[in-house]
Amino acid sequence: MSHKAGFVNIIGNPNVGKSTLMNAFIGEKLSIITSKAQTTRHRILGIVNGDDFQVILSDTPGIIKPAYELQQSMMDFVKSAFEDADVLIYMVEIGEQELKDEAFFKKITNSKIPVLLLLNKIDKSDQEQLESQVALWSTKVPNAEIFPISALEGFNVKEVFSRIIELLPMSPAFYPKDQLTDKPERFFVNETIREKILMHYKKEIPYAVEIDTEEFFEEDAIIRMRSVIMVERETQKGIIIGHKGSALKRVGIEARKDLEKFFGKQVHLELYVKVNKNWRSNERQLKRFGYNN
Ligand SMILES: Nc1nc2c(ncn2[C@@H]2O[C@H](COP(=O)(O)OP(=O)(O)OP(=O)(O)O)[C@@H](O)[C@H]2O)c(=O)[nH]1
Ligand SMILES: [Mg+2]
Repeated sequence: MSHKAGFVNIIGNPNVGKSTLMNAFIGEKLSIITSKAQTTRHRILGIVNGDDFQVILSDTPGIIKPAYELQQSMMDFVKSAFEDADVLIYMVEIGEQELKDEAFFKKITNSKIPVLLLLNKIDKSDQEQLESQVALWSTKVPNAEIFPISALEGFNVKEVFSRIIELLPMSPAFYPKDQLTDKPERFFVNETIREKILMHYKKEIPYAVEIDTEEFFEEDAIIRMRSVIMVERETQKGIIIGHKGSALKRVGIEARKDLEKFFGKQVHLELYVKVNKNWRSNERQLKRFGYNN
């Protein structure tokens, strides 16, 4: 037996590029990516299969100090990523100085398992800044191997992947070799819609939104989907819909295009908006949406 397999969990501050890296490894857009912090809310598995290996990557939410139940649950996903990792990827971006959470940082520096510290977005830096950042992080996290990378441009991504394979334990596969993720199809519908909302609405709106895909019905030539956009207050509902429905229409058109690419099939997407008062602080609602508190 010379098969390797294991869990490689990606953690770090918000917006550093964790999801971009995960997608680069997978070669598919599994995780949504935006320029806003707290884009990822769940722990999402992305599985890379080879003849003699299976790398099970976990994308996780960026580390923050939780202010409400939803964020608490997001940080529980991060915690769980420490528990089963065979290799820990700690991602920082160029210019970053510290992790906002002391306790998580201690877990990284005291880690018994291998830590790869990926210094991301080096396409935005020069040689001098890069050298000083590598020096900074090698004193801060002496137990880590440091790789400067650009997840966006694919720089050093292959090299990191080869190192991961070297570090993985001998083990049979954990998942069927044709499986790409642990999440159901509806999850990707929800996330695609949420990405468009993060892109097109300002301030608090995206953070007050959750998506629930009520119907996903695949026919020979088309997939029919119906999704609810949930907001916390009546005023937010109006903003989501926009003047004569124009804002909501744009979300629908853009999401449908991405979903057609993702599923490789024609998509019919029906969207509507509903108020679900304070869902972000309601444990029962959170459970319903897959935040297992
Ligand atoms: N210049 C540059 N930008 C990058 C790179 N990697 C990611 N980005 C950008 O950084 C932003 C955040 O990327 P994400 O992958 O969503 O970051 P994340 O760490 O998953 O963010 P959260 O899920 O909110 O914690 C996006 O605008 C990306 O395009 C990189 O290597 N270079
Ligand atoms: Mg993310």
